[in-house]
Amino acid sequence: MLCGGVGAARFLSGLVRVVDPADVTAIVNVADDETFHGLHVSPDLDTVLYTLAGVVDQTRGWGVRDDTYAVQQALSRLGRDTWFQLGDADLATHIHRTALLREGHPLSDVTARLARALGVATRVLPASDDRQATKVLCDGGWLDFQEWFVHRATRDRVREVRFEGDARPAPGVREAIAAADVIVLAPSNPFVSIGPILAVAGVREAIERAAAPVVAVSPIVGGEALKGPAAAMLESLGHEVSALGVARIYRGLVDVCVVDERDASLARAIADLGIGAVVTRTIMSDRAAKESLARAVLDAASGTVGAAR
Ligand code: FO1
Repeated sequence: MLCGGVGAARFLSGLVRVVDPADVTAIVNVADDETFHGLHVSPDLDTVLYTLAGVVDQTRGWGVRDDTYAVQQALSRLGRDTWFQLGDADLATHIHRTALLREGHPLSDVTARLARALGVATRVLPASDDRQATKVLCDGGWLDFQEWFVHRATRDRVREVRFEGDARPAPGVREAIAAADVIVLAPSNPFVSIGPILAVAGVREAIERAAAPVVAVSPIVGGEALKGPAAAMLESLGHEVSALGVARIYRGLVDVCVVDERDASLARAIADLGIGAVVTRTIMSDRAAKESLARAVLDAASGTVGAAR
């Protein structure tokens, strides 16, 4: 599964209840990674890890549940910028990650250690061990991803997205794609979550070559994003703000698009793109809804085995 942050993690938490968690490989976006207070923060990796470990703050979807902010308050008193909220337990993750990276361990190795320490059985792979950075072009110029996403609360219209760094896939990424029974594009932002993973050298090609059916779950329901700026980005980047707009972006890559019941009327237009459309409830409001979406995605995939892309 190709994963961004919160939406992907919620979907994964249902998936690992309907299949063996150890049979799942999450390939996670690292282009949101940023350095704060000298520490390497990997928000999407941590959102996936914390969610699968059952320690995530479910209300926000990121960070550690019931975390405290003593260090952040002390940093603020010292005059540091603290617009990116880092809880005390979360900071422990970033201190550990940064120390291991400085000792020469690649991010994939560090992530595997964190997963083990948190009791996560699912294989969680960063898309790349290399530094990859999403930049967004707004009217005032190019911004770093977290500057735009958190500090400026996504208020600027995005005119263009680019990924810096010639990122190569982390060990195991291409192999996992080639060996997969099903490849899932999570209900994540196609531009800034799935986009950077597909931009890692050879990843898109590996998916195109893979024998497995490729299923995308639309992050847009009834013309609105489940979470985050996906709808606004579709609009500002010139796409239709709908599950059909998402399907068009993934054309040539995916076999099936899973869309919400509210978007049933788009199924025919999606099918006209040569993409199967499966209509189901995609709002992950509770555990049962997450599990039933995961089952629908797997069923959608099994209905397409051998389908031509
Ligand atoms: N998102 C926010 O909107 N504000 C924050 O202060 C913030 C802090 C944060 C700390 C650790 C972490 O793992 C995630 C955090 N996020 C925060 C979420 C993060 O910026 C986004 O979820 C992703 O980068 C987009 O997928």
